[in-house]
Amino acid sequence: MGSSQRPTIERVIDTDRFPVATPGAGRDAVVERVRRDLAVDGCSVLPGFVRPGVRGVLEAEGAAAAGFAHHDVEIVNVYNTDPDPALSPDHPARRTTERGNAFVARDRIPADAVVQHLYTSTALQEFVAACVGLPQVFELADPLAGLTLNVVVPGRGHPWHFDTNEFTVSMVTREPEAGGVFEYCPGIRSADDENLTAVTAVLDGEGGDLVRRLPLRVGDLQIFAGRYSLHRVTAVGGAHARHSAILAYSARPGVVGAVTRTRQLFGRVTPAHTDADRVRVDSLMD
Ligand SMILES: O=C(O)CCC(=O)C(=O)O
Ligand SMILES: [Fe+2]
Repeated sequence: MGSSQRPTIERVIDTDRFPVATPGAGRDAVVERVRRDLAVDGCSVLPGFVRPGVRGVLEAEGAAAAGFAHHDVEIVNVYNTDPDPALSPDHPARRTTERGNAFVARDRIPADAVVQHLYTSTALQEFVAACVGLPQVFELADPLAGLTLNVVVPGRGHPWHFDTNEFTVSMVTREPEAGGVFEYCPGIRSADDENLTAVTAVLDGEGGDLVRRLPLRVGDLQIFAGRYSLHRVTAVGGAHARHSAILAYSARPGVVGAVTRTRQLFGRVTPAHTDADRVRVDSLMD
């Protein structure tokens, strides 16, 4: 098939190497590989997932949107909780640091941008669901948080943390000149063991053997189980920011972030947030 006749998503995804849009043995093999990676260390990277000719577009579109990032330095701990003063002073939850990354909300990313095509692609959603072992994944109903561009400017990093979500799909769209390395500690905690000793060691810079460093290139697809793996982006060096697109999916439809958290992340809320808050108080987003 000539490249101009391919369906849009196949012009974006290198389906010659990763045939995710066509059911069959090729797709099954990719799913199997990701599932094995996730089972072994909670992270899978498909290098060169986006076709070489599209990577420059990805980078340029991200750079054009980065100016819309909401910059707000937050004081956080690894759990993104309010530190409980009742905990002992050396508990990792009492250790706070600055989170200096900034987010561009989905509604500031043009609808025809490559990352929007990826996020809304049924083929990609079905592939992700198969990889993470869910019958289906859903785009968030949140007009801001479903798809974001994470901007880390020089001098800043995204400090050690656990994610609330079971899994995250992401893609670097601009590599930093220096630093800005994704580091993670596979399965450092589990659903029934916080493993505070190891978490403390990593925060103290003494957990070197627990930490993996991942070279991520523009257009690599990363599927990451960040709930059990402590992770960070090290301080960015050089002249320009590191950009990554975060594609957030949920196991159920209709997920909208809570008002307070949304305001913190994006500096604003939409009617979707205020309406949702009137009907329920919980949220899977924080
Ligand atoms: O930007 C990245 O590569 C990681 C982002 C991250 O860990 C997060 O948004 O929770
Ligand atoms: Fe994270």
